[in-house]
Amino acid sequence: MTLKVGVIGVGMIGKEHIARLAVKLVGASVVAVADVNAKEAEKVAAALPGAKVFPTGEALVASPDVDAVVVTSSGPTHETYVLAAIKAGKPVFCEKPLATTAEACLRIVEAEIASGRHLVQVGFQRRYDRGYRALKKTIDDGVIGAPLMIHCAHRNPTVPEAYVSDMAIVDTFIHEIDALRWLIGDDYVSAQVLKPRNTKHTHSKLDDPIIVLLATKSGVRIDGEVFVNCRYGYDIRCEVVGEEGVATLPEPESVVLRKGAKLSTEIMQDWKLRFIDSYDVELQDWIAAAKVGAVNGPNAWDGYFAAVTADACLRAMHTGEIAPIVTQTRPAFYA
Ligand code: NAD
Ligand code: ISE
Repeated sequence: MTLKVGVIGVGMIGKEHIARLAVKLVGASVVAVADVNAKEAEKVAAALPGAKVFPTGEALVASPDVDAVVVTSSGPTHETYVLAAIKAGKPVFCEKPLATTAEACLRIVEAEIASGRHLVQVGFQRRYDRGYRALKKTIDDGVIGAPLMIHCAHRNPTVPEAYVSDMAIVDTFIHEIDALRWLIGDDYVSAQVLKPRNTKHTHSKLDDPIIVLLATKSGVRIDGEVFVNCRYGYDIRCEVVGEEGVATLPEPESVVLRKGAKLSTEIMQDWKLRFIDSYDVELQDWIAAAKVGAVNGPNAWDGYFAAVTADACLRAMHTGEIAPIVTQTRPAFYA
């Protein structure tokens, strides 16, 4: 059976995911699109044989022609569309963040539990990255013993002028928040944010770089650098220090060059290319799971946990204090 997917939001990542669903992946077809930018939606639909444009995301979700929904509209719109999909009993893949506040994520969690069905997956694609999976297996197999510390970095060459300080947490570090918790299977209890001297390449509304310090329930300490004007490339680093050894996230594949008296490898510039395979694996997995009414990837509870953590990081960043991370107790539904 082909999963008939409707996509809400045909911006940058919406177009990327549509291309994946329509051309690269198996088992799904894009039958519907919606966007507040109706012209763009028409343009995208014109390239998809048989796809319909819906005037609103709600109308798309309600259509009997749509089996499952992908939400790739801007963050503040996610809650409405995810709740509509749950109400309609349709599987929904929602790009990160699940919603922009912890309260909104909790409403989604409660609605999903009330529906009695596992319907929501969040777009934390790093859980599908080959390197992260290999790192997790090394940890899970006990190769480095119990994790004690994690040092990591999320560096972008540049960001647009509209990118401001809070986005370093809610748009960027949110990926580390989810990936590290999954990597070591441990929840966070507190957050602190340090602000080194700003780079000359930033602007008045963006503190760059920052260092986020997280502590977990079992006592693991994490330091995460977010540096979004690092200039030299898109660089995701992660080193887990354990009792018996140290495990490091593999570098993306790159030809090793000996030339002009130098030994070098390329550093990627574009995050879309760094995680291109993970997005493919993530959506292929979502298609298969949606067909059997399951969610294998990051779920609504993970989206909620990430939002509570991001809120604490923001509080810590604004006050300079250590912010506790306090969540509801995980419902048995997400065990
Ligand atoms: P974008 O601005 O390029 O696209 C957003 C689209 O949503 C636009 O076409 C806009 O017109 C549309 N839109 C806005 N409000 C709408 C509404 N109410 N109903 C329907 N459509 C609406 O943004 P983007 O970069 O594509 O990001 C979209 C989402 O994907 C964000 O939540 C972002 O954080 C996430 N994202 C995730 C990753 C990742 O690595 N997982 C990467 C980039 C973006
Ligand atoms: C962007 O919003 C993303 O989600 C990318 O995955 C991330 O790595 C990039 O740094 C963010 O700005």
